[in-house]
Amino acid sequence: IAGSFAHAAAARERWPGGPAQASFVLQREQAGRPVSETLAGLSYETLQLADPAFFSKDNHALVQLFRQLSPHGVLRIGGNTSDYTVWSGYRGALPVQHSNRNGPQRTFVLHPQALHALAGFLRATGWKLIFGVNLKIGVPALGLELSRAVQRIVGDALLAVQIGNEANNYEKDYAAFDAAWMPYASAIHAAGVPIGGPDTGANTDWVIDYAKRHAAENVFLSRHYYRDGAPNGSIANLLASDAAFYAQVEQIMRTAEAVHLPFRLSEANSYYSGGRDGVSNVFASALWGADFMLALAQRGVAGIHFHGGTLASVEASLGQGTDTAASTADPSARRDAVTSRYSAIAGNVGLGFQPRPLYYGMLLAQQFAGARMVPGQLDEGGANLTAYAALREDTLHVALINKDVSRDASMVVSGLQGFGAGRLMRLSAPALDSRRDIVWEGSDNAGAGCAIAVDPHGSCRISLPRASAAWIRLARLA
Ligand code: BDP
Repeated sequence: IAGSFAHAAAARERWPGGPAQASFVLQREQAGRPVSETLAGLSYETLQLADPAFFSKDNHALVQLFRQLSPHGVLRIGGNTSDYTVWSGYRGALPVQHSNRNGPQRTFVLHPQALHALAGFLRATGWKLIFGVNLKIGVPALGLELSRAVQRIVGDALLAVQIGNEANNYEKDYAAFDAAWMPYASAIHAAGVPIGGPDTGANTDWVIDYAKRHAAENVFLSRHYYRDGAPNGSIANLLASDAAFYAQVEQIMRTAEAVHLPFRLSEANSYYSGGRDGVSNVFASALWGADFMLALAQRGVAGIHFHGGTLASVEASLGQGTDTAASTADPSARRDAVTSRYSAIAGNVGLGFQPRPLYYGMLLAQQFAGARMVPGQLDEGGANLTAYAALREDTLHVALINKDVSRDASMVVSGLQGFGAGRLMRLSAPALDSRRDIVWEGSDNAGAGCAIAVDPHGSCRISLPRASAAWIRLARLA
């Protein structure tokens, strides 16, 4: 606490008039939504399976990074390359798929070996799988055979198959999509393989139409999200809140709740076309990612799958060639160079793996998984900051995210009656555009961070330097 006041004093010198005076009042008499255990998710291109050593139980570094992120995560395999994938076991005739701007140069033939390796990876991590099959090719029998193979090989780890990736890019409207989707869905459903969808790009109306027609055959609803397309984008753009999207999520959630289906953001990230260098892969993305996940958790979204993977797999999904020759001896820079800019994890089997800044933001938000959100009244005091709270058994969690590029804040959190001492942990970095040196004090989960105490009025004051986040964990008084 003494350290916090020293921080605040230093902040006053940098900002005339002192730090923004903010407050967050928990409204514990109101019940918030439960947060899914599977909040943190990842998404990869199907083409990532071209190297069966990538998603393999023997890829210990990647297994470890997944497990550390979540013991109950969901891996979504799909993207543009899923709509250019065929199954080696399929014996029927297949049309040649022509590449276009929105797709890879050539068809990828998936072999059982890659699915067996993936099954081992899922067992080793405890993660479940969402797997996308090729709708664009227009051969339902191929989709059925691949879905059956995935279910046979992966077993209970299969959460659902999705049919088509962003079909809004190639079907003229929802009715055309539905007509193409139906023969796949009825065959796959009849085979006893669970389905989720529609995995559309940014079409909220498609999700609602789909829910109305197909809720009974589905285990979840889904769509994608990107803030914008690269090379658009900037740190300031990313850190501003996307209120229009949250309004769409609320609209989807009304439908999802009415049909009793969870809603997942099956593919999401900051900027499409592989991400924006200097934005998607720097510390700003950690603050964005943590805030984005918690804002969506508060609205009831069951999982957010941040898209990523190797540069080769993502560039192929964009119909681009790839030049990954990194002329540096620094191993972490080389891992970065072979990875898509928005990926939460960098590296490949040859070079090893490391977390990107976004990964730390996901770790922070994932602390809320399995808890119940507690509503609160936030007064930002003029700064760009957000606050969230959640209750898990006898532990109260509060996350404070200062996304302001220039204003420090001093935040009074109140409504904490009945809770005593706890720990305060910070997420910070040297600068918003730092690619490395991210500090996450919650990493060892046991006694990290500094001690914090609630005063007799149920409040505490926390300094929140610009471009940083804090997470408080408080224990109920005996
Ligand atoms: C999405 C696609 C994915 C791409 C991504 C991007 O589903 O395959 O890699 O866009 O543009 O629409 O980065």
